[in-house]
Amino acid sequence: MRIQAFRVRPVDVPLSIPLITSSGAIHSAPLVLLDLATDSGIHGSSYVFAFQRRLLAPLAQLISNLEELLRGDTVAPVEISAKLQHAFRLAGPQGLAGMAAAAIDMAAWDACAKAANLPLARFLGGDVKPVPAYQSRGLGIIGPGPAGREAERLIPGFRAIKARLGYPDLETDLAVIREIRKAVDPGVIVMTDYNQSLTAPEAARRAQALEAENIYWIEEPVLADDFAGHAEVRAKTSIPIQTGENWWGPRDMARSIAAGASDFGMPDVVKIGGVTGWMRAAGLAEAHRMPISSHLFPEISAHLLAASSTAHWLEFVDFASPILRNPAVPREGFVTPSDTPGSGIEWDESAVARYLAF
Ligand code: SMN
Ligand code: MG
Repeated sequence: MRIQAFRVRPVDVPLSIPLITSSGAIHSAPLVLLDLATDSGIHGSSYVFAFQRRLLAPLAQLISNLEELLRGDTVAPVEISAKLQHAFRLAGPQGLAGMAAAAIDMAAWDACAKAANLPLARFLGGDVKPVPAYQSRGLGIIGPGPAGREAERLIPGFRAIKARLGYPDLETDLAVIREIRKAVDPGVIVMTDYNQSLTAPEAARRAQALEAENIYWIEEPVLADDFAGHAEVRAKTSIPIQTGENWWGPRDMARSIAAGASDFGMPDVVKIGGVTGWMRAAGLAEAHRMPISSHLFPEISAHLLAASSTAHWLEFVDFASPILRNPAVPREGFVTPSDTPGSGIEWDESAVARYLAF
């Protein structure tokens, strides 16, 4: 099976609930959709998140530019990944280059699993089984009262929820958590995410104050690439530290683990290097007995978690749901990977046409 052509489409999908973090707000989801046509008639599909509308056109263009490099190549994701790593060595394999490479990798794995007539989870050696999911839509920096009301509205169907913190002061962080706790059942797990907004000493101070609030993890308390800073905060609190959505490839994860930066890991399937990067990260997690959760992309992440030995939590964020024919659906706190061949990504073409960005 060889690569024939790329179809690349940029869409900008409105969010039903905006996501306001302490490091910037997201009001819509600019996504690049990729369909990889092969000579066997099978199509592999994937999407990547550009984070900002201003990155959408460059990312779409970059993915398109790679078609010429890969046309005629065997759909062998490990080979393609090595070729793209090499192609970007001098420029640097991260950022938009890393996202473009991951889009191609995910589409290639989708095509391979379809060719084997297996759901991706089973193609990777796992099973199609439910994975625990937490509610991560909304619950941004919206203040204590609104956060309590939003938690109450968003918790049905879940037994865990994540709140963004990093308000101007510790007192507001605490007030938000207390309002959320009041709004949900006592057994509900509450995760928190600082989105890289604090210094290490301030993060340690806030973490210690949160210890009385039954918090499940504290995510990215300091800059994502500050592994020493994460380790410093981790040494000063009993709350587990979570990080990983900004690991660019498994080697970043290895450096983070070596620094003792976190208790838990949460690779983002795109930034970690697609399915190829995820499976290598899952191996590292297995070797270090590190529980791993996903970041965004719930459809493909459900397959990957189902095939990962230290699978922890799936982050439920539904950015792409409006344009998918079979979006991930949480049921009683779990998301089950699709049971059709591949990753289950199929476009709702009328919605794609509606949200086409240019
Ligand atoms: C997050 C970051 C960037 C985009 C969406 C969501 C957040 C999370 O850090 O972990 O959900
Ligand atoms: Mg996060």
